[in-house]
Amino acid sequence: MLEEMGLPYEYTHVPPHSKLVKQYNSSGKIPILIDLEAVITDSNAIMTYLADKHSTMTARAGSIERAHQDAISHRIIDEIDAVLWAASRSSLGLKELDNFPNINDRFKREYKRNLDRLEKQIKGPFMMGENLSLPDFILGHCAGWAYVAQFPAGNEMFGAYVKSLRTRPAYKTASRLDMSDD
Ligand SMILES: N[C@@H](CCC(=O)N[C@@H](CS)C(=O)NCC(=O)O)C(=O)O
Repeated sequence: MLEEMGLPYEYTHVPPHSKLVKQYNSSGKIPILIDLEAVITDSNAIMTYLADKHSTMTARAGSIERAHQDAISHRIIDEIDAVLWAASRSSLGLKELDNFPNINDRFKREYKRNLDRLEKQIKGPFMMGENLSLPDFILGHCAGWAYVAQFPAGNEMFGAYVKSLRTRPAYKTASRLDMSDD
């Protein structure tokens, strides 16, 4: 998002639960934004803060449009992000789940059902209409994650939507950041 906004930033790749991460976030989770002296955790809190602070890529806080945008963001978090995460935790070695392949299939079916319904909500060209906004960042990120996890790809229109997000110059620049654990 910072890249898309054209704001200066310094990126540091630090693995979850490392000493440095725990210094800023007791849960050990990333990402973390340090803005001047403030430490902000959770990707959605970070993006909301940035969008509100710079009055871009979001409807105005307190508007009806913002309530609709927030509803879609939370739906993506509940129905897409959370399902992917629940399925991925065990494959990432973060949590043991019994009978994983069977459970993974169930998550895939639930993901597909949720995505089928969500696809119909994309106003086009972006989720909320003419302008790129916060829900597009969440959904575009999840779609890449779904691809890696071999989750259902969605319909043709969704494929074109995701491609339009992931071929944006800012996305390409951000994806070249060094994310290796060394
Ligand atoms: N809701 C949080 C989730 C953050 C999260 O789970 N991050 C992963 C890395 S992408 C992590 O740090 N996982 C470590 C763990 O779950 O213990 C957000 O959106 O920032």
